Amino acid sequence: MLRISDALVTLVTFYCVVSGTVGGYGMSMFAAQTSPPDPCYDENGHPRRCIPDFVNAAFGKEVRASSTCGKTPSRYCVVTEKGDEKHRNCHTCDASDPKKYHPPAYLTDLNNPHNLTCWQSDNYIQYPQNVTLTLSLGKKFEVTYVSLQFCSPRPESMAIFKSMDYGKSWVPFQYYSTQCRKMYNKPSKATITKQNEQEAICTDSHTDMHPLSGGLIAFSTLDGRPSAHDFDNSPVLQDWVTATDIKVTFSRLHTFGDENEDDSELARDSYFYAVSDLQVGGRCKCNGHASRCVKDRDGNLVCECKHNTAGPECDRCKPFHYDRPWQRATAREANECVDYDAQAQPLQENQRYKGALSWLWGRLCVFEKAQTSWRDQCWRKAHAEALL
Ligand SMILES: [Ca+2]
Repeated sequence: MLRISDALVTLVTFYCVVSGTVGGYGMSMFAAQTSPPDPCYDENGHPRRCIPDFVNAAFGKEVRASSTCGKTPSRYCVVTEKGDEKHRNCHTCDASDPKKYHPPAYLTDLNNPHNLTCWQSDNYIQYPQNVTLTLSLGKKFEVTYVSLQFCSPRPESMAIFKSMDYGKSWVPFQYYSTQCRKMYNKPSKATITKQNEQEAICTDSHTDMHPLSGGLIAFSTLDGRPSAHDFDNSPVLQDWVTATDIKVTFSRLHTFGDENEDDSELARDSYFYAVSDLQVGGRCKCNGHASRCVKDRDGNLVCECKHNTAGPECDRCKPFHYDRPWQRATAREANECVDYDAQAQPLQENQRYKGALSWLWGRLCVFEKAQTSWRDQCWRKAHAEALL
């Protein structure tokens, strides 16, 4: 008992010192007056659902391309059409010349319609070979759409995949092909019902070779899925839109109908994939318990969890807040995790000490400015104290 009391005194002293020195910063009267209202609580301080802003999660992120032109300078030719006539204007792709390079970074840079920057593959990587673009979002996002704007003609066949485990496994999101059955063994027009809401479909729309430049492919994750209007109550669709990584596979090039009659190098140099903008529209996934995502000490993107929740996606209750099982917040109910309440439980004296001690450790551990590694250590200590 003596040991617990001593620890308690030490802890209280430490907590006061920490609060007084570092914790006081940002908690002054003036800071409190000027800070914007927290979207996770209403004007009366009651918890309510909050969600991070809608963003293009791909913006500025690194994309890995399985093929990029210019490692050795190479010719490529852009086809334009005037009536029935085809013209080919040839250029050089060269990684050593910034003016002639088309790196993957151009997929996710600022998209200026007046000065398009395009990533471009090597020439004529044709089926059964393919070209892939892989993008890591850094954490779980709820993805609303994936879009690609092309500098080349759109592919004849392509697929969009997602991963929920940082690229360990992939599941198809959507297929595009003029020949769905042959390429992907899928019917070209399938209907999504409540029974198969997590199924990728294949469509032959957006696969036309025209326009020869500037064509768009936009996949909306919830479009045509019956439970979309009741997303709050559909764990199946909540799971369906969740992704940590996105992969696009270009499976088959459109050729200009001249592969049979014209196998010249000039023709072959006209076939490649080029994309000016890859977007992944969505929200950082926080299960309704955070209004923004921030970088932690290690540079990882994490939710800034409220409502007594914790974890990268606010996907569990904070230690000592297990009075009610964790739940995702809905429009109607914030489903806040509930604090340990010593008053509410008839406890033995010893248990009361343990409760008070763990409560204090809990308070100490949620100290907002604390470093991640220190905080983890703190929680371990807090658990150990509670189990005395
Ligand atoms: Ca670009």
